[in-house]
Amino acid sequence: MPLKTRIQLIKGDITQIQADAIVNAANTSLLGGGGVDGAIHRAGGPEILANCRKIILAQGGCRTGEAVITTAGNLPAEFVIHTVGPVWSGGTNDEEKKLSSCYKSSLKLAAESNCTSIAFPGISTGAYGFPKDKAAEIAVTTVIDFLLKNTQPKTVIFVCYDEEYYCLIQQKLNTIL
Ligand code: AR6
Repeated sequence: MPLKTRIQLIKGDITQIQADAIVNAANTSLLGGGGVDGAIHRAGGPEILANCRKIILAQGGCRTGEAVITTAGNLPAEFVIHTVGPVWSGGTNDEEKKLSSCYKSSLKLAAESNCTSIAFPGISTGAYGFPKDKAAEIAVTTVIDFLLKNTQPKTVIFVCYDEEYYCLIQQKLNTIL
């Protein structure tokens, strides 16, 4: 399958996406929050938090750059992959490497869970303040690198909530593909 057909770009709300897995931009507590995290827990219902609590008991939350998987409750997706993006603090704290690690860990977990499709929001580009242009570059290059080396997941969907991030992802995809 050509690389170009394995990547989709959508403007909208990730809770509406019918992918095998959608990714949540969570925090280390895994207990929910605002932004896309709040939207996913609200739309998915209490099952997601109940699953997160089991993970908290087993391993005590999730570290920055890592990912965990739960079921998706009432969402059209089958799974939610919760990853914790870095808080932007000027770029000297390995933020770029940690953000790339979020994409890699999520893609790896999706492949291990037999997910054919996965949808990503702009991890760290909201409350965590990561510059959107840099974040879009990391998202696109990390995803393409993974897809070139792996056959699963087959499809990656970038779900952009705002016009600015949508245009940035589109621009990066056009340059590379
Ligand atoms: N669908 C897709 N994207 C969305 C949606 C949605 N429904 N809602 C917001 N976005 P943020 P972060 C976009 O703040 O920066 C939470 O409180 C939004 O436009 O959700 O990683 C967590 O609990 C932005 O581009 O995540 C953490 O404490 C992107 O999602 C903290 O925020 C990410 O914004 C994580 O901060």
